[in-house]
Amino acid sequence: VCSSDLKIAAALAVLITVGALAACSSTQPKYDAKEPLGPQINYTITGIDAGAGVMTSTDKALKAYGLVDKKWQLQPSSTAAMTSTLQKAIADKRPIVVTGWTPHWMFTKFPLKFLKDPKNVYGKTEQIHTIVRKGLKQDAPQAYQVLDQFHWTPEEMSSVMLAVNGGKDPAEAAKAFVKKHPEQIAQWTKGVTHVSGKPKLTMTYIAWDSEIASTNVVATVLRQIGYNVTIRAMEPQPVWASVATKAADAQVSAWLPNTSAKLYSDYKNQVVDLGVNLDGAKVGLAVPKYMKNINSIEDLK
Ligand code: PBE
Repeated sequence: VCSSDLKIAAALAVLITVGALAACSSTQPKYDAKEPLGPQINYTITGIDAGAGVMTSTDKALKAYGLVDKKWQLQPSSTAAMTSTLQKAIADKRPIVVTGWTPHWMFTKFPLKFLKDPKNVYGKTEQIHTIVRKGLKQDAPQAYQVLDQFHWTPEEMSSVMLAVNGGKDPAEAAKAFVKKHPEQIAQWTKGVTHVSGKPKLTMTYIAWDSEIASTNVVATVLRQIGYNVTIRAMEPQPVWASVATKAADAQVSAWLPNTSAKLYSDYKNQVVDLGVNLDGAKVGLAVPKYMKNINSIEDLK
């Protein structure tokens, strides 16, 4: 054969491969309610970053429901990768099981339902707590009081998260929220006076959508009363360690009693727990609503 024939053959081979791949991705099977779920998704739960409490809880759930023996596994990724996989699956009505939680825009944007958890591995509802460093009350009483009085609802947190998800800069989204809720901000700043000299304050947070929202909102209010606030994103364990070692002043991301339980028990004696800033959060496994006969974690078996 001459070389031009070879070139044509090679080009054809590429075309055929590309064609086959494209066909593959567009014909991935839809959810089949008549077949067991496990084989349809390779017994895989799509998770987020390995350091998240929802991952630890899901490992516990796999054991508690006897799913490990049935080949089920938890695939770590990131919130962004998980939500993008979820979006694509939903567009094609394919089966998928994800680690889910509210407040989060995934429950606003996608038709999702939590799976029932009869063994109560994830707990019923969760509260998010504000955690500050020891000595903050004496060193920065005005900031301490704002942090202590900070509280909002899942709907309010979601509104900031949705704005950020829609492309708004988190600091801008937080400013817009603060501007729109003067009565609420008045509650958080009740009895607080403006501070002079721009004292420095550091908040640490985990770059999850919920924590990006709450941290930016609190930082905005603290800046309005005169503090020079720095916010720094880090992994979960360093967030707790930073407040314990006083490298940071506060964090507003402790999901309790379940999701952050391990870190809470490791650090609770070295920090000050200012209590609940949001009630009615929830963590668990979630599936698209069109998976009609999958309603409980038991149904994964
Ligand atoms: N989350 C969101 C976190 C807490 C906030 C559920 C992803 C977790 O530790 O799992």
